[in-house]
Amino acid sequence: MRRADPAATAHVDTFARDRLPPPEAQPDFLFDGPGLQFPPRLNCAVELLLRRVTADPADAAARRCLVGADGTVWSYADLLAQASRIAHVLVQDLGLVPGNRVLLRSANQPMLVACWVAVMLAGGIAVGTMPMLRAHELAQIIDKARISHALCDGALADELAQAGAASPWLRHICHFGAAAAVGGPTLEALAAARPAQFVAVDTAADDVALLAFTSGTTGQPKATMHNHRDLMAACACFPPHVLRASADDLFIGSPPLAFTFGLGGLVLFPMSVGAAAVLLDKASPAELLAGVQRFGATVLVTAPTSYRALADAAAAARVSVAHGGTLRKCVSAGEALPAATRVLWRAATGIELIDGIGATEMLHIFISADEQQAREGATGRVVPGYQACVMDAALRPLPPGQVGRLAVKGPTGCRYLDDPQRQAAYVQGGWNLTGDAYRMDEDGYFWFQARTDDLIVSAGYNITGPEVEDALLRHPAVAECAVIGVADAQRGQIVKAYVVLKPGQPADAAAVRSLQDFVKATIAPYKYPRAIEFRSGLPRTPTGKLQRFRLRDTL
Ligand code: 3UK
Repeated sequence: MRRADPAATAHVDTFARDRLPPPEAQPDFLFDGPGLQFPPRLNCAVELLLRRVTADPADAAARRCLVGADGTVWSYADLLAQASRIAHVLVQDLGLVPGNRVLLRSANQPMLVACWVAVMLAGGIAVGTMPMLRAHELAQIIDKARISHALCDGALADELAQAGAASPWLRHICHFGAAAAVGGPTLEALAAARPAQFVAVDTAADDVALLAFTSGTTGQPKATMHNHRDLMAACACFPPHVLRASADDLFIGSPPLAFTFGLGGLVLFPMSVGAAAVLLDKASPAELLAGVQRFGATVLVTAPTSYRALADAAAAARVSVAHGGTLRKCVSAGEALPAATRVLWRAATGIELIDGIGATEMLHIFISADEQQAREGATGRVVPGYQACVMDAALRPLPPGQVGRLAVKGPTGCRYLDDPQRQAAYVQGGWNLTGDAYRMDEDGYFWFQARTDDLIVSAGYNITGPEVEDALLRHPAVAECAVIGVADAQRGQIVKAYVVLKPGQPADAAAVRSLQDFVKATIAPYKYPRAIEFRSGLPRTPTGKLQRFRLRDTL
């Protein structure tokens, strides 16, 4: 049954604000760094887009902002015009009021960004969803965030229609792209009938702008809340201090815009410096490489596994500036970067990867190192604007060299929607606890060990999956691998490796021996995988993150 939610149709919808964690359950927020002083009223679409277009309309009309997979180019002025028209559609045709949640469902493409910016202009709250999600998962999101509106690529209409049909909250679905097949007026048609100027809603800096669902692996979905100030704060930390891209750069990458890694890396960060981004609807390693070459991309944003899969072809295609190509900066995040992959990419392209750890809860990257500062095997140092330390179980800071829980605070931080229990687990004593086990060295570099619940203890020895994975990845027959601890009567746990071999490599007992001997010769022998299982692939989330728990489940 469909009923109008009174909160959603009032003048302002306070659903999200009402479900923020109480102040005492929120982390400390730090605004003392450079570029982190924000006014009380702030709309990120004004800051990132409208201001640039108003300041220099001629430049904005000429300046490339977004490039589609088909080669379509939108200038900054084009994007603002299209987003403004869509904002009118949201308000006038679809009855959006500030604070309503708008679900966005599309592969990466310029139109998705126009929709996102439109939601910001109209004072709505954007809820990105991965194209791979099915009706069941979409229904959970719609329910949890009480979604009233959805803008959806017609090609992905079916699963959303199913989810929407079962929901009392979702009142409007409007389709774009391949929308004709779905029926009803298309978003493009409605937008074309509306003016290209829209008076942006005067939002408060702390009005919620984004609900980002964690790429989480188990249980009920968690929604993190980020406000307009958070989005601008993310642009003031990693990009100017570590990435240092310029207006001439052309970004390209794989993470979906529903993942804050993608939203920052492919939309917010390029826009904050007047650069452009190529948005590929499909971004497998082969498609990424083809995109870099076709469009002449200069900044690549993707995950460690993608760099590993790309390395040989990137070398052959001579994509980097040093080899006569265009690529000059490469960002890796989402998972730990094995030292082996850093070495491989450097050998293939001459480019030193910029590794960075971010989290949906933190919005974006808070520990990283630029090309000059990078150290093999380390994630990097705390990004200016943030503080980080390693703590023991009782939340006492540990001295350098000791492994403990990573704790971080800065201008962004964790606010779960309506989830006091998990809020209390992630935020303690004002610190955000990311769930990662780290070690800090004397120079302030942070070294990823494992997720805290993934530490392996075998016969009294502490072993981490990633160090064994790094060793295995150096073996010439290994394409991909994952290492976990499995229960063992004698040793408590043993190290078990799931290995995907390169094409043509025999998966036999000799291969097991060869891999085990190789690990013993590469790292301390007691860490070698006593069990090895060959697989044709590894279970991953839509964001490409390895799902270790699914390997455990299949034991
Ligand atoms: C892991 C890393 C080691 C780590 C993300 C950049 O991944 C992002 O967000 P998620 O919420 O996952 C967070 C968790 O992923 N992780 C991410 N990057 C690294 N571990 N080295 C890394 N470089 O366990 C972290 O707690 O999906 C990444 C920007 C925005 C993001 N949302």
